[in-house]
Amino acid sequence: MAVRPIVVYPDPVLLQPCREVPEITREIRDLIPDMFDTMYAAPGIGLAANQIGLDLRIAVIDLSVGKDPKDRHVLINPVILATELRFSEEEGCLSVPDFLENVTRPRKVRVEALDASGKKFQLEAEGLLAKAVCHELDHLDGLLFLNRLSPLKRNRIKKKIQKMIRAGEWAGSTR
Ligand code: GNR
Ligand code: NI
Repeated sequence: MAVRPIVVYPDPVLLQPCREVPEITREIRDLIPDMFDTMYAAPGIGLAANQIGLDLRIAVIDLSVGKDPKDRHVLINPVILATELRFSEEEGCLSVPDFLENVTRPRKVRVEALDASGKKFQLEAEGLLAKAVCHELDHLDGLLFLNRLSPLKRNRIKKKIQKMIRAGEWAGSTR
């Protein structure tokens, strides 16, 4: 178990789709506790594998941030089967630290994925959990919440980040 460094925008690993996990090997199983450790340490409610620099379709989610083992979700090769309604609420990302914006997401989502033991399961999520599922699945497709904003807002934030990078004030790539 180990906390790994979190990769931040504009690292290319965050901006390209991740590869499917072909087989749940020992390596993959060992990686999942590290993903939870890293997420809890941040702290965050979700983490995608590319946020620790790994080009793999794996996400973990725990709205309780470690307080309730029942809230732990491991999603390997997740696919969205259905979405319902939409809502907009403030959203942030560990890879775009200190920016919070309203993002419109499905209120309900049904997702199919493999769990840590390779078993297929479905998760029916609502509200914040649905938001987290969609946020993490976006990461696996190389998308950030910035991609869900209006071009005007997105460009304003990107310019601010570029300015912070030049001033040495951005989290910087920790890889
Ligand atoms: O910790 C996180 N909080 C959060 C809040 C609203 C919507 C999405 C999220 S996910 C984020 C952690 C993260 O960046 N996961 O990729
Ligand atoms: Ni994120």
